[in-house]
Amino acid sequence: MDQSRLYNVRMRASESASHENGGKHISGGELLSSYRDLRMSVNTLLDKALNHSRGKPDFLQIQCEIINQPIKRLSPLTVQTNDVTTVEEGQDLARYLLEKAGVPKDMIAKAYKQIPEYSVRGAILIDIHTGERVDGRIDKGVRVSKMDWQRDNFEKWAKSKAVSTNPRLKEALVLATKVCNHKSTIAELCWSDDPDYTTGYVASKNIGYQRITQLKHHGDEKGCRIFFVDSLSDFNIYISYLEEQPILIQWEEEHDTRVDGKK
Ligand code: WAQ
Ligand code: MG
Repeated sequence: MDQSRLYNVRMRASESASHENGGKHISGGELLSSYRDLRMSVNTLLDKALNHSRGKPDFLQIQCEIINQPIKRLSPLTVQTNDVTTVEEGQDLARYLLEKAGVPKDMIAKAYKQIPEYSVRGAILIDIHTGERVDGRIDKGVRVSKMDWQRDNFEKWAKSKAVSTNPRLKEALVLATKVCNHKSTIAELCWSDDPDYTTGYVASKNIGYQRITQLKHHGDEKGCRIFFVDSLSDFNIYISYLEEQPILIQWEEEHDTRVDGKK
């Protein structure tokens, strides 16, 4: 057994019925694990599914799968926290940041009109030229997978940046770093579907990971995750990058002086 090989471990949980049979999405999660840590990794995702503010699962699936492709390492996006006092202020800032990242203003407005219609367990892809949804995955959306950040390195990073070792921040920053690393991603907009978590973010290669402390009201179970994409000439390659390309986030202090994160 090669101890350096990693497994992709994925969890999804829903209420009433499985997702494909119309159940309500409760929780999902993905991480990379060595064979030795597999039991602990499965337990981490099991705990996440069983103790969720969206409810108790009636359907729960955890899957482990060896990774055969080479793993790519990426530096985390730079992180900034924007404190706002109201949801309205937070949402205005999110729209401003999306525009700064390169999404045309009218397309941001068009995307926002569609947000109330969505209820998916993955992400929605929106074309920045038409403002139309392009993923075609009606109820499912696109689920980004095969990514993680090893604990020691994450904790070292968090200490150096004086941010808390919040697992949500870790998961979201891993995902945003992977997604924004692809040249077709112009920006990401996200807030949680967990009723007690109001902080969300806008992320892109040029503005980094911009946390916004209020993007929805406490108690609201509607989440949002949109990837604004440009020129998806090869849609299948983009989707396969999101779902299949293994990524480990790796922070090196000496690479940190470059503000744009480029090496
Ligand atoms: N791939 C694609 N979409 C996903 C994934 C994934 N791996 N995981 C979650 N989503 C989608 C899905 O539609 C969820 O309903 C929605 O995103 C929200 O997911 O403090 O916790 O895991 O800096 O509830 C952001 C701020 C927190 C963290 C986001 O999202 C911080 C969060 P959640
Ligand atoms: Mg959630």
